[in-house]
Formats: sequence, C-alpha cells, structure tokens
Amino acid sequence: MFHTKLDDFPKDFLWGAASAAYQIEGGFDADGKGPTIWDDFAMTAGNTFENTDGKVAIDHYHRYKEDVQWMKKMGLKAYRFSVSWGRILPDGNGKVNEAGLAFYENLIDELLANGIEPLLTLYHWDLPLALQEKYQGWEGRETVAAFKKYCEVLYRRFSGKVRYWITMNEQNVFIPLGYRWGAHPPKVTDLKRMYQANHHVNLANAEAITSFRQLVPEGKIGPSFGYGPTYPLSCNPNDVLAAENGEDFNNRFWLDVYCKGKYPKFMLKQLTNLGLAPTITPEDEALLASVRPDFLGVNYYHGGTVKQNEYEAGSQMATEKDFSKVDPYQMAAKEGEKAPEKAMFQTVENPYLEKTDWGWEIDPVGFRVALRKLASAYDLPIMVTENGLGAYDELQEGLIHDDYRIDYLQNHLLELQKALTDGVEILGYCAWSFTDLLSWLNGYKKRYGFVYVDRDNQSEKALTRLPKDSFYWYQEVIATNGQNLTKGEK
Ligand code: BGP
Repeated sequence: MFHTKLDDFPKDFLWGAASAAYQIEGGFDADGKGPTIWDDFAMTAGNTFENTDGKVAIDHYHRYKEDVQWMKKMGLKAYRFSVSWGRILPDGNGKVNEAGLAFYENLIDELLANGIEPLLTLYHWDLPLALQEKYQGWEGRETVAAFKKYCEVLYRRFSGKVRYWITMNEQNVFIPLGYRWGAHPPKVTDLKRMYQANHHVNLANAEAITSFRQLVPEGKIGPSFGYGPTYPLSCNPNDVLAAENGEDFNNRFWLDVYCKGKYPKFMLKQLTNLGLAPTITPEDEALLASVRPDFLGVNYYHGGTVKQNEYEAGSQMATEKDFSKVDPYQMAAKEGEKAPEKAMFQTVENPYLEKTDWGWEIDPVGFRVALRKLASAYDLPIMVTENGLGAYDELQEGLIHDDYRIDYLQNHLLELQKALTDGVEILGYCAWSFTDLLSWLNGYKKRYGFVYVDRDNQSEKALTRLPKDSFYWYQEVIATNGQNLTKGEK
C-alpha cells in the first residue's frame, strides 16, 4: 500500500520504553521480598548464560530515581515496567508486604511527578517460588486464585494512579519455554502438562480482567502478546495452508482466547486428537467468554516462515518411510510428543531477511503486516509494548555509537507510521528497553537499552548509566512527535 504522505502521529501518542522487574531491579531479597522461580532457577549452574542472575541486575531497586531522571531527560511519555509478585506477596498468596508495595508506589509517584505515564505489567515471568512449591506453579488451579488476589492488591492500591495495565507478558513464550523446552523455570518438558498450565494462565488472565472491571473501572487493561506473522515460503497453496496452520498454532491459539473468549476450533481439534488438550470445564468456558481486553499489547521482534509439513510434502524424511499408510496425527504423537506442529507445517529460513547478531530475523515490514493482521482480526486498539534490537555495544572513549540500533528502530517506527496511515489504531510504542538489562538467557552481553549500564556478566562494576547515541535520537523522535522519522521521505 503506497501513501504519498504519512499521517502524523496522534498528539497523545505514548512514546515509551519498557523493562521487567527481574531484568532490572536487583534487590532480590530486599525489604521482605520472597524468592521467585527465576531467583531459584539462576542459582543452578548451567541454567543461564555464564550463570548470570538478577541478584543485583542493574540495581534499579535502589537507583530508580536516577533512572526516572534519565527518562525525563529523554522526554519519555510512558514507561512500561513489571511488578515482582514476590515483593507484594512474598509467599505468593499470603500476607501483603507493605515495603514491596511502597517501592512501586514510590516509582509510580516519581514517574507521574515527571510527566511519565506508568504502564504496569502484572506478570513478567517471576512467579513466587512458594507457588511453584505449593501448587506446581501454573499447573495448579490454586495459582489462578493467587494471581487474582495479587492483582486485587495492586488494583486497590494503584487505581487512580495507573491508567494502563498489562496482564500477562508473552504467555506464548514463557509457557513453551518453561513447560515444553525446559529452558526457563520450572524446566518441565511435557506437552500435556504444558497445555494444562497454559489453560490456567488463560483463566488467570480472565480473572484479572474480571476483578479489574470492578476495582479500576476507569482503567484500561490487556495482555502483551509476542506476535509475528507466519509467512508461507511460496504461493504454492500447500505452503499457504501451512502458514494458516502456523498462525493457528503460534498465534491464534492464544489471541483468540484473549480477544474472542474461546480457543480456535482447529487447534482444539488437533490437540484433542493427540491427547494433549487441556481439561476445560463449562465454568472455564464461561469465564473465558465473559471478558475482553481494552487493548492488545504487542511485542514485536520477528515472525516466521513455513512450508508444507514433511509428511505430505515428500521430503527426505518422508521418502524414507511409506507415509501413505500413516495417520499424521498418530505419527506426530508417536514421534516423541515433541512436535504436534509437525503434521501442520515445517519451519524454514526466510531468504529475504537479514538477522541480528543473535540470529533473530530483522523484518520491519513484518511489523506493519503484524499490526494490520491483528487490527483486522481482533478490532482492538494496539499498544506496542516491546520492539528493539539486541546487540553487542562497544564503549568507545566513553561513548556508544549504536547507529545499528537507530536504523532498526527508525525502520520499525516508519512501518508503524504506515500502519497508522493504513488505519490501525495504535496507542503507543514502547521500545525494548530503556536501560541495558539482564537478558533472561543471554546475560548482559546482549544489550537493548537507550542507556548503557556499565556492568558485565562477571562483575557489577560501578553500574554507571550512560546515554547512547540512540538516546538522543529517540529524544528527538519524541520531541518532534515522530516528524523527524520521515525526514527526506515525504
Ligand atoms: C521478550 C521479553 C523481554 C525481553 C525480550 C528480549 O520476549 O518479554 O523480557 O527479554 O524478549 O529477549 P532476549 O533478552 O532474550 O533477547
């Protein structure tokens, strides 16, 4: 779609940046905080990159005032952060820890005093360890009730101060990594258990929204989903069908539940055939159907490309066996309960896209595709809650010249502006991340921030903050309300 002129960004567009508690706060046992599954996971050697952990992280817990001053200097309109559940309810569902609440209240007040809109994420992966031990984490329905209680504590305290609330961060990432691939806590590798845990998170999301309607009637709430479109490798209708399957498997399986209140039929049928479908009661169905978010949070990094599944496509593997006699459902189940998607599609490289230093595809046009697809499928305003480039940053005479990050963000923001011009309603954009922070599995080497933090995997060093070139670039983007993005383009 070609436009001769792009629409201006709305006057109240929320130019923001994001973070998550475990990745920045440190103070892992400060002021009564209870341990979380990430505190525990990082203690076992080999679980994280060079055994990095969030014990100190970038010490935002003690330096939040300085960090907010950097935000103010930048002119940031919104700041997305998450609350660590274990600071509020140290054992997950028992006594409230006033010191934990006070920390977030101080942070929120500091943001508001500096003209920055707080965007509060309720769950960014750091489940209280006590809930893991008592109820097997998200595998236990009791954790749903605990989440509701935790949310209600926050709603009561911060209603009136916080307008935008995010329920779950990337359920489609923390559930497979934690319960299928064993790469995140609780290190489970069992698909059946994964789908049940996932169902409970859906219930928790719905319970959180239900309580929100009563306790924060004037606020806005929605989940943040890690979305990327699924492309077919070619226009062969079989590949197009595979991409359709991929959208259902990777995206609609979560998004339909959030936005339409029910699981997509295709996925539910496949999971039932494989014996992997979760137990869903009529009460669960009614609960899921009774809520709809106010906006959809979108974390965009990249999508994926697929072709027809190997059973039907006659691949190398297929020619080795007589697949004509095989039921693909049973085949997928037999092949190690490892890949129900094998019968649906096969993931391949996209020959058109370059990659980051960490092998993530760079696809700004895919961002526009994503925004368009989500807007037309779900008809909700969109809040971009993450987008950014993880890279190695080198200090050169005390400066970071991260022109690669500026290019990445500039290209993505231009595509966002095109999507706005196409007609997508977008409330704001939070770059990942404001400061450098701990990458869950990549330590402090993979950096995303506008503000450099002087520390590495081995040592906390001085934790000095230092604005990168991208800091000043984004400052200008905000000051001109995005007008400088199209310099030389219009
Ligand atoms: C998202 C998470 C963020 C952040 C980001 C970058 O999935 O919501 O918390 O970590 O990805 O990921 P990584 O640090 O693995 O590069």
